[in-house]
Amino acid sequence: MFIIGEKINGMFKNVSEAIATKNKLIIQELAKKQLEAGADALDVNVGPASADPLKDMEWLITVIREVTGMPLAVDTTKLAVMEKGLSLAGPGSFLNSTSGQKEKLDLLLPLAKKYNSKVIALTMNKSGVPANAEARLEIAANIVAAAMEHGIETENLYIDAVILPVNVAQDHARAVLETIKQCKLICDPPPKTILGLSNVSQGTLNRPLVDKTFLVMALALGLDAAILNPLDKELMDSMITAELLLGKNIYCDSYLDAYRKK
Ligand code: THG
Repeated sequence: MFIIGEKINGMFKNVSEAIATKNKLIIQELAKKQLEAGADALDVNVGPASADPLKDMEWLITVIREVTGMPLAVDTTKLAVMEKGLSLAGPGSFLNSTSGQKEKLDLLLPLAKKYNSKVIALTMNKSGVPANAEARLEIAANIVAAAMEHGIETENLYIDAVILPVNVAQDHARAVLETIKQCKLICDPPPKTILGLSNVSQGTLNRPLVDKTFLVMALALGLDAAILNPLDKELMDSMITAELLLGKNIYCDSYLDAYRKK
């Protein structure tokens, strides 16, 4: 599975403080630690408290690029911040994210094309996230069609079925799993699928347990990528073990160590 580290997000207090005080060592440590723990890319989000999202995104990506050239997921809803972020992150990074409305797709997909970025697209529209899989899949199909029209290959398109906290939207978890499964039937080659995993456990008492259980279920249904906390070792071990049991790696007694040495 492709892992995008979630920790560089102004939603976390240590990150919003580091942004406010321009403490680049905190950000660079978070970047290095997540990559050492197995992240393939890093999510970058200035958070809701940012007074100047454009400048803060520019600063975050600049200081991250001093320590790594790995792909970044530019996580913002603001068009100007997205363009600045993608231009600094460079080719092979992720536009995170667009929703499924035509107006949004027509604004954002040309940016992904211009900067050679992969695209994360949420199965939501102006009414929000539909509760059932059928409506999510209908939005996903529209997104795939729009990507084709804009010359973006479906292998570079990541459909995010948007998992919500299980304590407020319990019926959504199954709908998300069903969407992940059926996304592969939309076209050939199919789009990839992704989740912002930690959403599922927000507000629950045992967050790590909820996260790792849902990740394993989603993996069994074909999930390709996740934005998650790679510093949670039990979560990473569950992922590696699930991939082993799904036949994605050949068994050896030390498979956990062998995976980490890859
Ligand atoms: N899909 C896509 N992008 C996303 C999401 C998604 N980006 C943001 C988010 N969802 C994924 N990242 C996080 C990061 C942190 C948390 C959840 C998801 C989180 N934060 C603590 C909280 O809210 O309780 C912050 C508090 C703290 O610990 O300091 O849980 O779904 N494409």
